[in-house]
Amino acid sequence: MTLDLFAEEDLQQPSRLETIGVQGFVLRGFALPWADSLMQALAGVLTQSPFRAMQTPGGFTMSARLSSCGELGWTSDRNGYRYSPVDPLRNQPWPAMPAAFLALAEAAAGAAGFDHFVPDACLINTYSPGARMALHQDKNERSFEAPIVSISLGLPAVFQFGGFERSDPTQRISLFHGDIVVWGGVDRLRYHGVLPIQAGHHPVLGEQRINITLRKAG
Ligand code: MD3
Ligand code: FE
Repeated sequence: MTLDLFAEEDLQQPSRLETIGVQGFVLRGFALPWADSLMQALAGVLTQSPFRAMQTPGGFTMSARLSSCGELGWTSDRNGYRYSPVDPLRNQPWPAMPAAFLALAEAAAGAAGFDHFVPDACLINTYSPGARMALHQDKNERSFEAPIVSISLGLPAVFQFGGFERSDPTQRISLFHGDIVVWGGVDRLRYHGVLPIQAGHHPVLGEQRINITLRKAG
C-alpha cells in the first residue's frame, strides 16, 4: 500500500477568513476547490439564460451584464428593480439553481457564522474591463435576515464598502478568483460597489470577472 501524501486536497492553501465588518467576511480562496463544478454549472445556466444588458429605471445601461438562476431572478428595466420568477428575455422560469451553488453557499455562510442558509435567488454578473457597479444597497429582498454570499471568479476587482449612507466613507478590498464575501446581520444594508475592472487576462475566464451572488429574496 502506498500512502497518498500529496493528494490534491493537501496541496490546497486553506482558505483564510478576513473580517471586513461586524458581520462581514471575505473567505479567501474558499471557492477554489469547487471551481470546476461551479464552472460547469454556470455554463449550463448561461446556455438557458444568457448574459444580457439591463436598463436602470433612470434610463442608463448597466455596464455589467446579468443573468440569474433559482426561483427568483433580479431584473431591472425602466419600471424599476425587482425580483421576478420569470426571465423576461425568454418569458420562462429562470434555470434551476445548480446543486453546487446551493452547497457552496451553505458551506460559505456556515463558515462565516450563518447556519442553514438556503438561497432562492442567484444573480450572475459579468464585468468586462471598464465595467463597474456604482455604490448601492441591496434592499429588494423581502427580509434582511438572511446573509448574502458572493463568489468572485476571473479578473480581480476592487470592492468598495461604505456605511449606511451613500456619503459615508468607503474602504477598498481587492477580490480575487475564488474569494467569497459573506455579509449579513448588522452589515446587511451597507452601501457597496465595484470600481472599474482593470484590463487583464485570467487563465480560466479570460477577459472578464464573473460574480455569483446568492440571496434569500422571497
Ligand atoms: C455588501 N455585486 O449584484 S458582491 C450586486 O461584485 C453586487 O458583482 C457586486 O453588489 C459584485 O448587488 C458585489 C458583494 C456584496 C454583495 C452584497 C452586499 C457585498 C455586499 C450586501 C451588503 C453589503
Ligand atoms: Fe449589491
